[in-house]
Amino acid sequence: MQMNRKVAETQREGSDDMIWQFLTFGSFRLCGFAFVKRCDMQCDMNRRRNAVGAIALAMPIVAATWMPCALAQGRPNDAEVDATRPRLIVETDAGGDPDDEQSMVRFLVYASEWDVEGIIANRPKARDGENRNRVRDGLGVVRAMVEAYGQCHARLVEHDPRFPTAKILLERTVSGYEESDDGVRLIIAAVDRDDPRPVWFLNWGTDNGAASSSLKRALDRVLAERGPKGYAAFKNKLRLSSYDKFDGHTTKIEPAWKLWVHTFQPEIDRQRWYHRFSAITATAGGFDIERDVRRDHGPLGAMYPTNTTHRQKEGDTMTFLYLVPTGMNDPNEPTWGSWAGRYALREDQPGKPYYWATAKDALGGQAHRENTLRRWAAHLQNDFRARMDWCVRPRAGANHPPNVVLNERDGKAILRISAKPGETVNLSAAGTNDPDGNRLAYEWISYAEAGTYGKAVDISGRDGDSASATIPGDADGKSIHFILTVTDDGQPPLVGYRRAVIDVERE
Ligand SMILES: [Ca+2]
Ligand SMILES: [Ca+2]
Repeated sequence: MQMNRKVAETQREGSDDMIWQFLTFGSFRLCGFAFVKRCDMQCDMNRRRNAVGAIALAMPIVAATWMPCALAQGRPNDAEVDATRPRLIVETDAGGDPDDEQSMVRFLVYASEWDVEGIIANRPKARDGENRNRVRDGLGVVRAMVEAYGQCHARLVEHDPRFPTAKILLERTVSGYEESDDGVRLIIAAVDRDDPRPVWFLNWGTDNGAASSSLKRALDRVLAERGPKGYAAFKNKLRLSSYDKFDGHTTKIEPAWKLWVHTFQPEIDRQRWYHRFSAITATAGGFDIERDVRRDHGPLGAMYPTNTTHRQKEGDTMTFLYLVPTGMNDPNEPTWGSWAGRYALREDQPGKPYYWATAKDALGGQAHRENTLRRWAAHLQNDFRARMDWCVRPRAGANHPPNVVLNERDGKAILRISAKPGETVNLSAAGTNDPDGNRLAYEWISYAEAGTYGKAVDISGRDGDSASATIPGDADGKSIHFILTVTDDGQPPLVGYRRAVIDVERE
């Protein structure tokens, strides 16, 4: 964590710019946000040494990194670093509905993508009958899963060195039982920490037999101890991708949450929205839970339970899929779309930045809520599949997604471009590469529902590595979104995305 907090200030250091230039020698450089971050962490440790020493230290990273690319320019700025690597806390009622354990398997193989500030287990006793885990307390259930992750860790870091050790995660895996203060203290410490990034809070359920939410209790305490001003400052550092178990803190006590994305509601076919996750994703892209997760994929995959009401229910998974930095999403923009679908403002909470799953996308001639998730379903399942391979296979034996460069910018940040009505915007994926040397296919789309222009815009060269579009004359003052999807021909096929948002100037 210490190193992560240093990222922003490290980027201002002149010495690592020298290193950066050194690493970009010739037309070759290492690219991908992952590398940028690792370099910065490494550079931070060495910034007081001379540049030569730092370069010597950086070279093994160069050798170990499989992300060579050409022609990329620029590097993410501080804001981009913050946007693409969320800090988060999960509160789970593991030990109840076994779908929390399903979600936890997937969550842990994405632990490279964010800084896990904590995992809070709030159910002291596993629910007999419904839950068949041999461990019978929520904290024990989660800890056993983190330990299984730890057994895969040596393999996982071959594929992405950002995976935290099980030791680090176990230190942050605490109980949120009613008589325990651990969850409350963990939340307060994480939010109070000096870090420019907000803390995302993900409640996976607090029902029957679980303790009251540790976040609710933390807010009660902060309000009592720090008064309304201190409470507001604290609350403003939190964001929710979450169920609501926070009582008056959500609707009554000012200020409102800065951002709340409710990935569970509203209902569809008389069931909560998240029940559609299973129907939409369970077999997407040919996914097979036995073949791809439970069998021959190590001790963590073997812990994926199947005795849920819906096959591969994973009702809580969208809370963190929403935060996976894919290159096409921004967690601050629920209406733009993500691997958890697209979200719209709640009409029943006027004036508050509260979103839920009512947004609709048109696919195959029909507009439907499910399309906001369905359009990415095969991609996200294949990605999960590859990560389960990473648990047991060496680097050369598994697939890795392409690194997509958009208009000479690598990393995953959204590209924003200003243009006038009638102007032609050129988009280029030159420099895009695959770490495994796979062949790549390109697809550019105009994501009409995500922009305020609201209509699709014609693209020329929609399956090439560059494309262009002419901004319509009636789009002034509106935004137009283009998504580039690059698919490799590995096994399973994996995608990388980028998004360009065109802010059309007023005439
Ligand atoms: Ca749950
Ligand atoms: Ca690949």
